[in-house]
Amino acid sequence: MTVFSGAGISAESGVPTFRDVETGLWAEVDPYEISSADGWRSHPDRVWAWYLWRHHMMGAVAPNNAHRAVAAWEDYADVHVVTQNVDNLHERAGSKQVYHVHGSLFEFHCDRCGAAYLGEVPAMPEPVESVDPPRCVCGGLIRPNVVWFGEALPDRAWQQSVDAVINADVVVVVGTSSVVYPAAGLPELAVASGTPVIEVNPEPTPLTSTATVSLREKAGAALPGLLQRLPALIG
Ligand code: BJW
Ligand code: ZN
Repeated sequence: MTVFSGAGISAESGVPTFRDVETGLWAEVDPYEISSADGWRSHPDRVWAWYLWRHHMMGAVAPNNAHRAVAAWEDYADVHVVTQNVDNLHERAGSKQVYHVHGSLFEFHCDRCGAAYLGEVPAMPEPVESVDPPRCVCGGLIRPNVVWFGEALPDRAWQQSVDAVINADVVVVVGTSSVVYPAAGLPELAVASGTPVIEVNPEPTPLTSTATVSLREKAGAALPGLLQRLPALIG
């Protein structure tokens, strides 16, 4: 089984999604500015402040029933998790084979020499708009190990993800708006090769019309019983 997850799987843990209009983080900020390579180049202090806040917020939340269900499926199947999320909640729930196509917000590196940053992550007692990022010994700026708009996805995680989708007997797509590419192309690969694709999302997405089944349910409600429902859903 391959699970392809997006921000919606973590919503019930209290992590805001990106594009949900009322609660989404980007209701307040422009995603293309704050989450892009160009945004980092033009105002790293604002981008760093935003990611520092999200780093601490994500460290303070816990996996929910959906993450736990996916981890529990390993007792019955060879489960691969391809996630766009940077919150590490799949690992914290116990999933073993997790591929981070958009990186992790628990790792940092220098934007000039690429060295991993092993120093302390500054505290952030309350959200502020601007914080200067730490500097590397080479003078470069320390940035989160995430993939911004305009940047390539990590080669190894991408290849592992493509393999996981191509070799799956079933792909479960949960909590993603399916609009950010190339990640959104992964379920399309499964559809193209005739692999059953089950979408779990309270809202329709561009994937809905081509998915084998689309469940209009929240992840925390749908995933714990999904394995038992599989025969009825996909035969
Ligand atoms: C629930 C729920 C519940 C709520 N249960 N569900 C035109 C066409 C195609 C591509 C492009 C294009 N123009 C530009 C591009 C490329 C661009 C792109 O895709 N843009 C489109 C938006 C137009 N892509 C890129 O730039 C990528 N790189 C690239 O293409 O590189 C090329 C290159 C090659 C070689 C050299 C250089 C360059 C990179 C994309 C990186 C995306 N990064 C982000 C930020 C990561 C760090 C961070 O976390 O801050 O990734 S953006 C953001 O979107 C984040 C997410 O992972 C990603 C996807 O969002 P997701 O997870 O789907 O969240 P939402 O909020 O959108 O949806 C949540 C869903 O959950 C909703 O559907 C809800 O209904 C649902 N939900 N509660 C279940 N309880
Ligand atoms: Zn450096």
